[in-house]
Amino acid sequence: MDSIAFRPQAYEKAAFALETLNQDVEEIYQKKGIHGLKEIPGIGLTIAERIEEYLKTDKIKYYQELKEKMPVNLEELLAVEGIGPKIVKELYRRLKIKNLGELEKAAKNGKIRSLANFGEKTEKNILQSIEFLRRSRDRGRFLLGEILPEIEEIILKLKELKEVKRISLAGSLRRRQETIGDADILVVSQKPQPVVNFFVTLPGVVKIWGQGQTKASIRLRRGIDIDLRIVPKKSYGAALQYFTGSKEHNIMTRKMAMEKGLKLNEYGLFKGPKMMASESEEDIYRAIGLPLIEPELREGQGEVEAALRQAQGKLPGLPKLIEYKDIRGDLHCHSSWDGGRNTILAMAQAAQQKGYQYIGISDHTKFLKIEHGLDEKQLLAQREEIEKLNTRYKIRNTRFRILHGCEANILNDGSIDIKDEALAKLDFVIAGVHSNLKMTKEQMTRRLIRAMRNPHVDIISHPTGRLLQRREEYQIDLDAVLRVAQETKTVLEINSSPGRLDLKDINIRRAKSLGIKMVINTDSHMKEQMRFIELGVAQARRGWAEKSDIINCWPLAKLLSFLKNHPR
Ligand code: DGT
Ligand code: CA
Ligand code: CA
Repeated sequence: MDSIAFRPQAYEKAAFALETLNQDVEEIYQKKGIHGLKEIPGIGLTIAERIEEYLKTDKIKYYQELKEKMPVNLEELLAVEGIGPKIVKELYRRLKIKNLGELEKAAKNGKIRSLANFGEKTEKNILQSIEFLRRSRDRGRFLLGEILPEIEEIILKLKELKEVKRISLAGSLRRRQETIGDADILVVSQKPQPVVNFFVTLPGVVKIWGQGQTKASIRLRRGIDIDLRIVPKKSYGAALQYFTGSKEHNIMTRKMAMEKGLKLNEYGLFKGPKMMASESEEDIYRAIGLPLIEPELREGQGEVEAALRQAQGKLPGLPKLIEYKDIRGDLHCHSSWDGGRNTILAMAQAAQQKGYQYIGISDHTKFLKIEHGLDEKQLLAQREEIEKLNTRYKIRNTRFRILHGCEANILNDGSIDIKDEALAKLDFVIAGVHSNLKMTKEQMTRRLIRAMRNPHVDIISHPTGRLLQRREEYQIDLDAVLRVAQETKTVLEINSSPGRLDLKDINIRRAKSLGIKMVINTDSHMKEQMRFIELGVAQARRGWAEKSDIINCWPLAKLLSFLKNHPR
């Protein structure tokens, strides 16, 4: 029997395998044929054959047949917050809705509310989501987390060319902005032509916007454009400084140069015709009287002023930013207990492989039934498993530790869905809002504040609830929330998930200025997602955070003592 129910999962698994692959599928196929495809974990014969068909003919017959039966623009409709595959099917069956435009029209004409299971409220939410989607689509931007691995892979390939002496990301990618308009790459080479030729023929290039002696611009299959610029060694620093931006930052640095009677452009820093500095960014900044400013800070948000104060021996200067290697553990990881893909042990091993000293298992709790949330009894049973694993680490004299937490739900009135006695037995408690996101500002603020005042709650997960390009932050008086976080010493999460990055940079900066501690977590539902930590660190750096602001940069003993003594 053909079990339809398992098919979507097989395709999802295959899609994930392809996304996380660090090689182009086309290359694998060219080298090893269909066997090469089958060797990719998560890809079986049927899917391998379909990939082959696609690479050969640019089409998949099976897909086209399905498409004929249901000619809907799935990608477009699924991007609408609150709409899943089942709803898409229902909307097509009942109202023949095929795309975003038709969905919008039906919602505006009050057609949606007439369907069973859809009320007026759903209809209103759909319209709101569509409007939000339109606004972010118009900007045509991509999520940092979607783009970064792909571009880093291209950088690795370019690096292999003997003509490439140095290479760097530039633009918003180097500044690790949460969304990216296009990718910018800067190369040092004496022989630019072979580099340009290689670049425009990379696998995955679908369009060449332009190619010249020292620059080229292409589009990749996914839709993102890349600008490549090639410069001689002596102007690398000036070019990197210029093309890293941001425009706002560059306006400030050019002004600093002008005040010293100098001129700064992409070729160098000049006094009349004489070049004063150009080879490294340090040289450029030094010559205009500043210490080097990290790329993540270059947004024209006071970083030049802080650098200037530092140069003059005044306070406050630039922050000593948290670094990628400073993370010692991840406190928001889901296990197979709540439907996550991997066991506690597998998650712990992945954390060890990342060089962490600890991992915090924090599964969903009972209110979230669709996420298989754990109740008090299951939490106790989970504790036993974690204790057993920890005993094994101790016997083997391993310093690694698994901490037991949970991600409990903050209910409408701000109470927590797990009894205090059960929370008290955990090493730490994360609480988050996962339901009723559309409360009034007063209600939502009160809800969060009450949760923070619960003596057992240590951390608030994804505090503002935003989903990049999908959903705004919920209505909340963040100032009031921050004040209570400061008073109760509640830790706020910087969620590293590519679509969340919540808290975001400016809010991290606000929290830091009040002395609020934060934690950078991945919210991993499978071990591969633990790599997202770098996105959270990037956001923290953009928020001027230092090592001391982030509790999972601390050694285990300090972390445990903080959690235990948490004066609440
Ligand atoms: P994006 O691509 O929208 O995510 O943002 P960026 O910052 O990567 O912008 P992009 O790709 O247009 O340009 C890369 C950098 O080049 C930018 O950050 C600063 C520099 N740049 C580009 N155009 C100008 C300009 O007209 N004036 C100045 N001062 N700098 C520019
Ligand atoms: Ca760019
Ligand atoms: Ca660009």
